[in-house]
Amino acid sequence: MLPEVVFVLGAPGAGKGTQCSLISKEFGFVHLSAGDLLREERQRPGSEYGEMIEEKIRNGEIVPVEVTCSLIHNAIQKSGKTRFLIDGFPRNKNNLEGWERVMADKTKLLFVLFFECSRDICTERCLNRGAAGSGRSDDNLESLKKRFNTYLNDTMPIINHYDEQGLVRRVNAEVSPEEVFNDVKKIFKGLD
Ligand code: UP5
Ligand code: MG
Repeated sequence: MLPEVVFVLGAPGAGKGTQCSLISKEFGFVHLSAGDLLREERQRPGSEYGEMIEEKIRNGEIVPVEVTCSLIHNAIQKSGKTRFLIDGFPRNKNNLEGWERVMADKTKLLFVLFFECSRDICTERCLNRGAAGSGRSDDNLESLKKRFNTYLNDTMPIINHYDEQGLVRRVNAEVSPEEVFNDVKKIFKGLD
């Protein structure tokens, strides 16, 4: 059977990671955050991409798909599991095309989970996380402005592309994590 994937999208700070951990606990999906995979690769001794990744992340720009997609592909293969949440990917046309070229016929896309949250709320969440010591080099106002521009210009068209195919499941992400998860559960319970 082909591995099944759910793409999880939404603005920076919308709560993708938080909800993916909850989904993974309750429904047994493996959580693969593209951002976390890139941050790990950035730290890996001997990585030829470390500096490029750091610069892109700080500037809220998107890393070329060859790098991200191979990290995701490796993580899927290494896990030996069958169901995956791919958190924060695909974020632009390059990501989408790269995925379609290499992974689309090796996986089955179930749907796209889209967390809707206003810019103000998202910015506040990321700034609070930075102030609490996240250590993320992009949890500052300057990077957040860039992350948001990239999200609006590059990622929203990808969400719209999947929406036209009827694949988008929207969730209001402006309420508490528990309330968001209640809505998320309804979507995942309908699966098997
Ligand atoms: N929080 C969460 N839910 C809450 C709720 N309901 N109510 C109140 N607070 C809530 O949450 C963010 C913060 O808000 C946390 O402190 C949380 O406790 C609180 P989180 O769950 O982390 O939200 P998330 O949407 O995952 O936010 P994140 O900052 O991770 O989103 P981004 O999409 O910006 O970050 P990501 O790691 O995916 O990408 C970072 C960068 O990597 C990108 O900008 C890009 O440069 C690069 N990247 C690529 O190049 N390619 C990729 O494919 C992926 C990333
Ligand atoms: Mg995240």
